[in-house]
Amino acid sequence: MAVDILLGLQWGDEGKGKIVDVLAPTYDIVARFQGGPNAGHTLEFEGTKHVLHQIPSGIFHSHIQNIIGNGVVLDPIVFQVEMKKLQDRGVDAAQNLFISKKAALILPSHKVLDRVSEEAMGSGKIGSTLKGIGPTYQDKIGRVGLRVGDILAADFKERYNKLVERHRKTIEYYGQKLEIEEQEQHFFAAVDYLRTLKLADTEYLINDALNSGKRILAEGAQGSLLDVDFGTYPFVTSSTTMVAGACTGLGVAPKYIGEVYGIFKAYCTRVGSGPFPTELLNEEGEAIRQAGREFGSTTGRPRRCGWVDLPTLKYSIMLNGVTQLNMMKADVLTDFDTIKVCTHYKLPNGELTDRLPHSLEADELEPVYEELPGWRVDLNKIDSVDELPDAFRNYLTYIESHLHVPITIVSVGPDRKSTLKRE
Ligand code: 2SA
Ligand code: MG
Repeated sequence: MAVDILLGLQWGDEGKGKIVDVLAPTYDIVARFQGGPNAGHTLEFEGTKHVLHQIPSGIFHSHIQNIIGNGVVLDPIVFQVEMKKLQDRGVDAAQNLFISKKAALILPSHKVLDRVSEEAMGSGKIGSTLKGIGPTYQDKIGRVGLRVGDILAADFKERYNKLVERHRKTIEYYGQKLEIEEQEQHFFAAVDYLRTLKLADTEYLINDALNSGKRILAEGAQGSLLDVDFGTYPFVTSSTTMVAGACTGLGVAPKYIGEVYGIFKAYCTRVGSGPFPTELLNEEGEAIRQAGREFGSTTGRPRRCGWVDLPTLKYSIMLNGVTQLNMMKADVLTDFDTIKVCTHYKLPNGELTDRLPHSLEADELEPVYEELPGWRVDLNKIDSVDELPDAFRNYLTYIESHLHVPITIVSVGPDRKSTLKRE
């Protein structure tokens, strides 16, 4: 009787969607607990690629109930498009999907606010996905936001108008005008659609399921280093991306937390602004970007690429209580003779540390690397752990010896099938 949690240990895009899809068959429920349409979870099977934004990655398994929890910010317009795409692929998502009445609603004006506030920040901008995430969470915490359950109220339209008027004033303060008539039409059509679905007090659904011995997997979005408290603030997203977010974002008491799967790439990426100590601003970074097809699955933005960073991974593992590690995209590093691993940071006073200083900015630290031999074998062709080349096994055990958590799954390609389980 536990809720297992799967989350990213870096800056997002670790490959969480793929692992949820692989683990899903053994679960009864898959639930999203934070984030919203800023997420892009990619799943590949039977030769097709699927990108999910707000719908949990268990949706392709007909025996699984999928839950959009109260901690999520939901954009009804994006949601309707996502549902349509699933329907076109023959997936009857409406049957197996429950949406929390307490999930926050993203309005068209939230997206304008996101853009306007980013523009006003100039070079200090966050590099937000412009999906309205920050402004919607601001309204939630500010206690003025609208929630999914509000669409059932008779005065929903008035409450909507009242909130939009607040937004209009802020947007005018920035010297811009709010023009969203067309978007509003889409919004209200999408809200009508949302009303036909299973809107629920999902905290009861989850706790009832726990009491009847069902298996639940909570699917994190973004990554631990984008967490609003512990990430590289202010270059973070506006939600709790860590384990604690699953408790508040689903209504799960801490005593029910079971396994915590920490997903990380064999290297590291970041999209958007903010510090990234091991970033490669050279042809090696470009080689990783091309080999790993490192472009945002929501916005198409090129992702910044660099070597794996153990101090950040140790930090994420500590704060999340990770029990199993999953290494993703190891196949991307095939062409490197040498693989670098950042083991420590050198501080301005010359001291070495494997703890995160208050700031990860380049002038505050210098990454210290250990070099390991590359494996130069296309891992994508391998379908059992016994066939893995020695140099790659060495890479795995080296990382495990520093992180003190077993790497139980190694992913060597985008397809569901390219997944090796280690004992
Ligand atoms: P936001 O939109 O307010 O959450 O942006 C704040 C920061 O969080 C980063 N962020 C992400 N980083 C990686 N992947 C994300 N999802 C998409 C994907 C992103 C995309 O899967 O590829 O397509 O560009 C994601 N969502 C938010 C964002 O870059 C800001 O740094
Ligand atoms: Mg992604």
